[in-house]
Amino acid sequence: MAIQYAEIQRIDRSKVSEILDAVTRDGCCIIKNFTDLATIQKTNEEVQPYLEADKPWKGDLFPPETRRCSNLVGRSQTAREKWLVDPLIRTLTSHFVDKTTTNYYGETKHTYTSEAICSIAITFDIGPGAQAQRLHRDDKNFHADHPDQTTTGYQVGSDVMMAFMVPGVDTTIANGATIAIPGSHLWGADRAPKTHEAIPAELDVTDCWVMLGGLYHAGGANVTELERRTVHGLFFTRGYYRHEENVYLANSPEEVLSWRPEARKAMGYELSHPNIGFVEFKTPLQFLRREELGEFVDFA
Ligand SMILES: O=C(O)CCC(=O)C(=O)O
Ligand SMILES: [Fe+2]
Repeated sequence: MAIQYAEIQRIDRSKVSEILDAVTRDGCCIIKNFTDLATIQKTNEEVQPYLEADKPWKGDLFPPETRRCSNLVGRSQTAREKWLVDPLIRTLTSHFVDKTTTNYYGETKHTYTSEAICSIAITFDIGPGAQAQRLHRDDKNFHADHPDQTTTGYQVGSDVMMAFMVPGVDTTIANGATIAIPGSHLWGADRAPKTHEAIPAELDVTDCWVMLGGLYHAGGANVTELERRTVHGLFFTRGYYRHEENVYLANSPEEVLSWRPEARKAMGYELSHPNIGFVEFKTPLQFLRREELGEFVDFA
């Protein structure tokens, strides 16, 4: 019988093996003393202009009350210098996401490791009145396979991504703390998550929420009158989830815009469904054409 985990572990950042154990067992945990107040305040300030400039989402992916700052790593020097390269994050991504394989070149055995990279970094600022997201697995974007591991236990290496979410404010049930189903990273692809199975992961400022890509979770509803729920997220994937040849850097926007649409599509200048390859919440083509954010495809 599957074991039910009703609790989310809260573990100090110094207790690395306990954090690894909790994430293996539950698919998630809350890291205490992950960061400091000054770092949070600085990051909050750096993203503020972008949150203010953001427009309501037209579609199902985010409630219209949510504002986002995409490209957090490019836009916030503090998030980039403090969190992106935090040695604890690297320890966790190397354990859960790095991939090592061996193969032969002729009769010589080669072993390579592809190190995890940050695939998306974004601030979510959920405003009063926002409804909860639907429970989901973030690794849906990468078409990750999920065999049922509820009886075998978790095999490290089964996840292709993991996420770190650092709150800009204390998150509460009322203001839309992330909700999650501990243990759901073990579920097979056929099992549907039920809302009553999810519990809130309330975070204090300086905590960090960590979860595997296969964990069912969602942004909660914000039922407050005035509070905004700001969370900075860093999402890491396998390092080889990118083009082998980096044509995005090699060809100018003018050159790419002159190509036939079929050629652009074949080279990945359209989205892979769901969600992969957007830029500033536009398709690559909208971005290259400098189009305003319009009727964005709802790629939820
Ligand atoms: O805002 C949150 O708490 C979670 C957001 C999320 O899960 C997502 O957008 O994929
Ligand atoms: Fe998510």
